[in-house]
Amino acid sequence: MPGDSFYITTPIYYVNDIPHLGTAYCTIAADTRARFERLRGKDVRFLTGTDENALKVARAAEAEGKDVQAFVDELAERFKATWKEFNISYDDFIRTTEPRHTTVVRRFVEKLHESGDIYLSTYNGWYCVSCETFFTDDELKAGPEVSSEVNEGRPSCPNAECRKDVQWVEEPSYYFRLSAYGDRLIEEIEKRPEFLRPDSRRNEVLSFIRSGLNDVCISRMQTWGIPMPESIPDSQGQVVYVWFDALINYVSATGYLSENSDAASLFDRYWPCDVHLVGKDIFVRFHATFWPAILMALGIAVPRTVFGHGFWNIEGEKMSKSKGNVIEPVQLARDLAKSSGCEFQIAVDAMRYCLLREVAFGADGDFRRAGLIGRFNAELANDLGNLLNRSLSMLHRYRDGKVSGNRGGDSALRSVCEAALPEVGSAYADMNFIQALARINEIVNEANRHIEREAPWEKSKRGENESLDFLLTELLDTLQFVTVALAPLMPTVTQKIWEQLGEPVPFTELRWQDATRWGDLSKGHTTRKPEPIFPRIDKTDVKGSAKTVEQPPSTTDPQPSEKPTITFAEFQKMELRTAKILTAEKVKGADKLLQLTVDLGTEQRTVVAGIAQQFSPEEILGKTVVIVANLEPAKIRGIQSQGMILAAGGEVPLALITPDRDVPTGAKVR
Ligand code: ME8
Repeated sequence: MPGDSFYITTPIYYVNDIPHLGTAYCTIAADTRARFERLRGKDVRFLTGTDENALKVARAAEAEGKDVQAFVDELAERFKATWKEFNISYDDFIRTTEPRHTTVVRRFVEKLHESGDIYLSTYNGWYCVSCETFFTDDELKAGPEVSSEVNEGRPSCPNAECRKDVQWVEEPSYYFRLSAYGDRLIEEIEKRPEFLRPDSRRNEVLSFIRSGLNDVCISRMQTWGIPMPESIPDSQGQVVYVWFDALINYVSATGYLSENSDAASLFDRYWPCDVHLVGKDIFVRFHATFWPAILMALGIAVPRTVFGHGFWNIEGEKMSKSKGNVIEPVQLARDLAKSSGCEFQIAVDAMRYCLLREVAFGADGDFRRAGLIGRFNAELANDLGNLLNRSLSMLHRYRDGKVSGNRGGDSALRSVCEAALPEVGSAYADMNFIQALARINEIVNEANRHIEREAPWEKSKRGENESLDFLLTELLDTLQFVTVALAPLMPTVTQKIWEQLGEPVPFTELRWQDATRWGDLSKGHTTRKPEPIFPRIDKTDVKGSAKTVEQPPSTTDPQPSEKPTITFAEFQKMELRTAKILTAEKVKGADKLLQLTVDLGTEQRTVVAGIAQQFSPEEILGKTVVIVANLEPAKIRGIQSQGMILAAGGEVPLALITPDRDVPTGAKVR
């Protein structure tokens, strides 16, 4: 069905090392989008794979004293195994040592030779093995300052994410006439705003192209790699440059130029690719310039969108092997499962959720374990876990688990879900995961508050059966919405919820529109007894009586105003904003202090608050509070505190100030 296909790719990862948090991030994002498109009924092709012909891969094998092919075979399996654990639903996994790829690469070289787009010359310049990239002298000079500690004055890679030593190379080489494609590239970029995303990266590409493109080497004097075709004169002993080889994977995997007609038909069905998802490190030079120019030279359509996502630092530092802070995703999920007491697959989903929920896709993030646990506790265990548990427990307590299906009347919750569905859908389609997830979380919170307001336990006591049935049905309907809306991101969690809801539509046959197709939970249908999916953090029983905070003796009776009057302008200087508490822990050696991480929507901050004697870390996790956001930072017990939480009370804080209804995190308080 033309128009109904959807082709998405991740970079093919170098197999010089095992998968890490960064590669998992990109792959999870691609998987989420692929699952979303499948839910929407699209004919999806999701490609990932491994980049195996690089010099650095050969060197890594040598360093381990292994045969290169055996080494890459082993690592490709490691990638596949990790993606399996992370429920990555790829349709194809391409390896660049496979004949279906190598033959296409050689054909590409021949075609470019026939069209005059490649020519023989000599390369004299720098090469970064880590980035597998050629750099000119000018590019080296324009790069960030070299830290003498790292490179001891030796020339280093200008790529800020790399900075490793570069080496001088002089060898005969075939060049691709990239310089001839600058104008066409600029025209394409300017004509189609959706081509390069996010918008901020488009300008970077335009200035890179406008500063003048150099022709690019496409062959190298080395032994490991795809040999140049025999028909290309004076290329004996050369292999195809690894980036030229690697980029072609996106079409070789569709069977382009394949003699097998079944394989070749994939190209017609899926090309041009809908989204190439890559990190910012390989966006400008390779995916936004070199690759579309190669396609233009061969008369192949360029991809619809190339999206460059941001990078994760780890606890404030660049992730690097030498720092020993590289996070292995499967190990991280194991750690999370262990510390939170949930199943491994639930921890995987929680990681998938937290990675895409934490920072705007496209922007850089700082990964902190404490932040992951805070988010997990606040939004999954607490907000979502509670809603599921309370709703099903009440249904079992009051109605033996049977759904009345009473929808006689207007439901505010159902209306909110109906309005949110297209918004959440557009956010997924726009790779704006943070917005999709924030919206879903708002609805979960709204449903939890609805329970408090409507007090179903009172309705039951008073025998208000119709109204109780109506409420229980709207809660299940909201859970139906939330489950479908989160299905692209959390396949295991949502399947478990779906099964507990006892929905008649099999999970595997779900469609996006089912989110608000009310009525499937028909009259008399029985739900399962709730089984906690996430470990329970805050014990809130079905009556909604949240754990009570022990009130300290009132040492602060209301007092008349003690401070001088301030002008409105003075008041306006204060920036008050709502903030969500993501993590909370006691400050060692200070019995009154809690160290908090709070989310202001646009950023996270550390705040030290003198509330430890009145509030336990567990009970305030996930709460939305009000903070003075522009208070001068202060060092408290060696911790930099960036704001102050508002609480009622004098010397002794009696209650935290929280908004009385849902507001976006970081909303202004006036
Ligand atoms: O570049 N944060 O492979 P690669 C977020 N083989 N994402 C990160 C990251 C981080 N700290 N570190 C890496 C290659 N990534 C080539 C690609 S494609 C034709 C060839 C992610 O193994 C990010 O998506 O170095 C980045 O683009 C990718 O890993 C690079 O993986």
